[in-house]
Order: sequence, then C-alpha cells, then structure tokens
Amino acid sequence: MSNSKYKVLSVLKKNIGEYVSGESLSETLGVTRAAVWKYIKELKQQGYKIDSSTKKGYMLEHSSDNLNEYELMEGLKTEFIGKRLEYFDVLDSTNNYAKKIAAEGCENGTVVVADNQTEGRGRMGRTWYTACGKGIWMTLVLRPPIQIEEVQLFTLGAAVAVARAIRSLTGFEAGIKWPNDIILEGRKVCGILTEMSSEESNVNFIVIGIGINVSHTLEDFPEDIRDRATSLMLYSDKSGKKGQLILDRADLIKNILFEIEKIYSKINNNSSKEILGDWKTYSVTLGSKVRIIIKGTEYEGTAVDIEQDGSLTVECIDGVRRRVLSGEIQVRGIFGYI
Ligand code: BTX
Repeated sequence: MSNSKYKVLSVLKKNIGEYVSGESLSETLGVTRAAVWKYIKELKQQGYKIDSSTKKGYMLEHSSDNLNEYELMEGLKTEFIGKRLEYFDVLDSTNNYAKKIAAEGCENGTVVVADNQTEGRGRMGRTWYTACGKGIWMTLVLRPPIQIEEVQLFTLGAAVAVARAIRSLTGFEAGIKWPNDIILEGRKVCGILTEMSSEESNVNFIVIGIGINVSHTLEDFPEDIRDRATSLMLYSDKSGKKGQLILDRADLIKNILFEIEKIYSKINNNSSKEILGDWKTYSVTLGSKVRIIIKGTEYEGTAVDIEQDGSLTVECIDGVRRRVLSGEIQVRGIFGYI
C-alpha cells in the first residue's frame, strides 16, 4: 500500500467537496508536487472522482464505493481481525488464497478481500457467482484453540455477524436460513463457506468465506438463480427505496469484521449459548415447515431447534424428532420445494 498516496486521499476525504491546493498537500505530506500529481492520477485510475483545477487544486467530488487496503483499514475498530488485510483486484477464490497463506502461517485474524473472483466456490463443490466490483468477496483466517466439533459455531456466528451488520447499516430485516444463508424476503443475498485444517481432533485454522451481493442488478445473476438470488440494492429498489441505498462496501466489511470479533471472544469465553440465541433470533427456518432428506428418505416436518454443532432438529409429521447435520433442507414458503 502506497502510504503517501493514501495520505493524499485521506486529506481529500476530510475536505470532500472542497478544493485543496497542490501546494498545501505537498507541504502537509512532505512530498513533491509532482508526486502529489502522480498520486492523484493513480487515485483517479482506481475510480475516485477527483476534479483538478490548475488554480484551486484538487477536490474529491463525493465518496465512492472503492475497495482498497486504505478504505478497508481506515476506521476499522477491531483489535486483531483485519490487522493484516490483503486486497486484490482479482483472485481465483479468496478462500483458496486464504488457505494458502494460512498453511504458510499467517496471523490469526488475517483478512483477504477481492473485488472479483474467477472461481468463487460454494459448499459441496458448487459455484458461487461473483460479479466484479458489485459485491463483497472476502475470507477470514482464524486460529481458535478449538476442537473440530466447535467449528460450526463459527459458521453460525459469521451468519449472525453478517445479518447484524446488514441490519444496522441498511435497516433491512436480513434473516438466516439454515445452515448459513443470509436471505432477504426469501432470496439469498449472502453465502458463507467455512473450511478448516485439522490434526486429529485439533483445529489448525479455519477460513470463513463470505460472499455478499451488494449492487447487482437481476441481469448480473445467471438465469438459473434469478428467482432465488438478490442483492442489497435490488432489495432496496423492490422495497420502494429506488436508488436511495448508498452502501459503501468497505463500511459493511468493517462492520462485519467488528461483529465477528465480538463473536470470536464470546466463543473463547464459553458464551456460545448467546450465539445460538442470536442465531435463533434471526432465523427464518425455525418454526417453518421443512422437508429433509436423510439417507435418501424424505421427511416433512417443522424445524424446531438448532444445536451447537450446527445440526437442525426437525419435528417430523410421523411424530419423530430427527436431526440433520448438513446438506439441504427445503423450507416451504421460502424457496418452495425445489
Ligand atoms: P452454497 O453451496 O450454500 O450456495 C451455492 C448455491 O447458491 C449455488 O449452487 C447457486 O444455486 C446459488 N448461488 C451461486 N452464486 C450465488 C450468488 N452470488 N447469490 C445467490 N445465490 C448464489 C454458499 O454456498 C457459500 C458461498 C461462499 C462464497 C464466498 S465468496 C468469498 C469466498 N470465496 C469463495 O470461493 N467462496 C467464498
């Protein structure tokens, strides 16, 4: 990260809508005016709308939804999550890269963010569609001192963190569909993919990949998922606030990291019950009619509870309570029976 370049940006951001002279920028930051000009040119190439006037200097016109290490780390309120943060314009998959640096020993709390992914992955070998510049594609590396059975708590916790951050920044009632989809009015706005490395029953590290659709139009999704995917912007337009949602992806990311750090310390302090409680509060699955498949047999029933290992308890219509650990459920009235 070029520090001087982002110092220029920081001064312009503090004076948004006003001109700052090249002379004062070069004096304040201790760089030549030619260097200031070079940084401005680079910032413009990164998408910042900066007006240059030979007489008045430089003015940042309005804040823009740019992702870079400066935007992601400035004002980040966490203690350890994101203190090492790597930003890329494009990666194959942020989970792949995070697993690589985790295996090489990167710090607990390292965050990887990309503006685009060429091979975004979902669970069980599925594809995650990534629209360039329109969403949040990021992965956290965590090294909690836990056993394999506790890993699911982090996935549940990450879903809580995302739902909470979306709620607080947009006011939208984001819900959680078991196991870890974040949905708005029945459509998926975010998916979470947790992977881990372990030795015997001890966890070396986990990576939590989070994909959030932010400013997609319907056409940005492949046709086969248009009936079940949404973005924050599409949802905002649909709820009658056309064009009103101004969402800064960097802000949303920082909010999520802050929420995840709180959850991390709750898990470390054995307060996992609270996480389950929060998950239940946001859940759209509990209380719903669901159809589950266990070893090839289908059962219908009502989802009644979630356990710490992430399993869902379903009260089936034959009167038997059954637990499903992973895989798919179909929730009536949410995605229909698909
Ligand atoms: P999942 O297996 O629950 O969901 C994948 C399914 O969701 C797909 O089969 C498709 O039907 C649907 N889908 C695919 N892309 C989208 C999308 N953009 N919006 C809504 N629905 C979609 C969920 O897996 C886990 C996804 C994690 C994605 C993040 S992005 C950053 C990180 N890197 C990476 O490669 N994966 C994670």
